[in-house]
Amino acid sequence: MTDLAADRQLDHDVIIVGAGFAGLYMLHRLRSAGFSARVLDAADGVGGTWYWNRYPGARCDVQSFDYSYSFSDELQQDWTWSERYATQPEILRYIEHVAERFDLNRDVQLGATVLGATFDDAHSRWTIKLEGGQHLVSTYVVMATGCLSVPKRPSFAGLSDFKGETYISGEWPHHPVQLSGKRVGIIGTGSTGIQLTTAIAREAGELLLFHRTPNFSLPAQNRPLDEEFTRELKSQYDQRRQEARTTTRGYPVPPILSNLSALEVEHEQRLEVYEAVWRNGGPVFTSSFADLLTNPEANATASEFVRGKISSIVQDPATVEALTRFDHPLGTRRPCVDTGYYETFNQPNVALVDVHDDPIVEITADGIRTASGSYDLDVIVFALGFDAMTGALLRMGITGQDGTTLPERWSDGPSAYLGVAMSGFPNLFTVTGPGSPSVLTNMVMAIEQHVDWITGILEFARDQGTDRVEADADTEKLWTQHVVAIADETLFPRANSWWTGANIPGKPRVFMPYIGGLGQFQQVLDDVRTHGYEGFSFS
Ligand code: NA7
Repeated sequence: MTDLAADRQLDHDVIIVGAGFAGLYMLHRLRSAGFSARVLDAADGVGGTWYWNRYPGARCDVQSFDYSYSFSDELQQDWTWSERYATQPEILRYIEHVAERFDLNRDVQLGATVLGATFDDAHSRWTIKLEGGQHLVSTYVVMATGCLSVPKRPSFAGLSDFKGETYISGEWPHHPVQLSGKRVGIIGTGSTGIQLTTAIAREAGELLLFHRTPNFSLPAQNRPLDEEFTRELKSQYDQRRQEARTTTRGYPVPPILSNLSALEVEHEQRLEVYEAVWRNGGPVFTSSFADLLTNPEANATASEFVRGKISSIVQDPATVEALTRFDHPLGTRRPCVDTGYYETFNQPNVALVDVHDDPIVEITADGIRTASGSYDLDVIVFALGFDAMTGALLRMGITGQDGTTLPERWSDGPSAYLGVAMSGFPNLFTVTGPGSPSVLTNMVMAIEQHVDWITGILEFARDQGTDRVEADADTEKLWTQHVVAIADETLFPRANSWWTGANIPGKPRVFMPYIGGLGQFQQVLDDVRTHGYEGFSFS
C-alpha cells in the first residue's frame, strides 16, 4: 500500500495494538503483503499474556508443540520444546525468538500505552493516542489485545491496611519473590490459582487456599519430550498442523476418545474410556464421549468419575467436600490442568479454607478475615481471573464513526461479525474477538487463522482500490445471533464462567466465543472470502 504510505498524514497503513502471539504474527503477515505496520504495546517486552503472567507455576494447558506458530516450517523444525506442557519462561523465550528471527522488533514500540483510538469518518483513518501525548495515524487498526489481558483486581475491604506483601497473578513482578518459610494465602482457584498452589506449596512455610467455587481439575500428565518423540513429531509436523486446522480444538485429539454417547456404552466400558483419557492427561477429557457437553446425564457420568478420583486422592473429608461441591457440569467452565493439585492438600503445610458459606469479609493488617475466623498471613496472592475477551477492547478508548464508543455499542453485550469486525467501526479489526472460536481452541491456531484472514481482506480492499472496510450491521447481528444460538444447544451457558462474563459484576451475560470449533469456523471464513467478503462493504 505504498500510495497511502506516501501520504504524509499517515504514519502507517496499519497500527497493531498488542505484541503477543497475535500482534507479532499480524506484523509479519502485513509486512510480507507489502503494508507498513507498527505494533504498540504497553509492556516493556514482547509476549503479551506470556509477558505478564509470570507467576510461579505458570504454564500453558495446550501441548507445547501444538501451542506454537505453524506458519513457518523452518521455525517449527528448528525450535525444540522441552516439555509436553511448556512453562511461561519457555513460551516467552519462544516468542522472543520469533520476534528476533523474523526481525519484528524494529516495528514494535514498547512502553506504548494506548489511551484512545478514534475514527476520522471524513478521511477514513484512525488516530491512536498514546500516553505521553504521541499521536499516530493509520488507515487500519488491528486490535491484537488478547483475551486474558485485563486481570480482575482485588476490591476487598481493608486491602490497603495489610502489612504484608500482596501480588496479583497477572502482574507478577520481574524480581524474584521470596516465599520460603512464609505464611501465604491464595485467593482464587481457577487455572491460575491451581498452578500457583502446586508451585507455592513446595516453598511456603504454610499455604492457605481460599476456595469459593470448585473447578474441575484434570491431570496434565506432563513429561519431558525426548529426542525420539521430537524427531517423530517433526517428521510429520505439517500433517499434524493440517489436521489441527480441521479440528474443533485446534489440535489433533488422541484416538482413545469415543464418538459414541456416554450413555450408549456399558458402565465398565465407560470407565475404561475415562481411565484411559485420565491417564493420557490434558484438557481433552470432555471429549471422552460425543455428548458430554450437550447431555446433562452423560456429563454426570464424567463428573462422577472425576469426583471419585478426587476423593481417592485427598485424605481430609471436609477438603474433599469443598473440592467436589461442583455447581456446573464438567467442562462448562474451563477445566484446569494440573500436576499434583489434589495431592497438594495432603501436605502438612497446605490447607483449604472454604469461603463458599463463610465468605471473606475483609483484609486486615494481619491477614484475611472471613465471617467466622481470621487467618494471619505474610503474603496474599490474588488469582481472581480476568475481564476476559472484551476487557482490553472496552478499555482502549475506541470511538467509531458518529462518535459512538465501543462501551456504548456493546452496552448489551459484545457483538462482532466473525469475531473480527464491527459495524460502525470501519477499518478496525479484532484478532480472536468475541464471536470467534478463540479461547475454546488452541489460541495460537485461532490467531493464525484470524490474522491470515485479516491480511486477505486488506489485500482484497487494496486490489479493489478501496481503503474503507466495514462489517454490515445486519450481517453482524445475524452472526451474533448464530453464535448465541449454537451455544444454547449445549450445556456451556449454564455455568457462571468467564466465557459468559459472569465473573465480572455488571458485565452483560453473553456466551462470547463461537462454539462451532476451529475447523468449522475456517469453512465459514473461506465461504465469506470466496463470496467477495460477503457481509463487508468496501468503499
Ligand atoms: P478464573 O478461572 O476466572 O478463576 C478466578 C478465581 O478467582 C475463581 O476461583 C473465583 O472464584 C476466584 N475469585 C474471584 N473473585 C473472588 C472473590 N472476590 N472472592 C473469592 N474468590 C474469588 O481465572 P484464572 O486466571 O484462574 O484462569 C483464567 C484462564 O486462564 C483459564 O481458564 C485458562 O484458560 C487460563 P468463583 O469461581 O468466582 O467463586
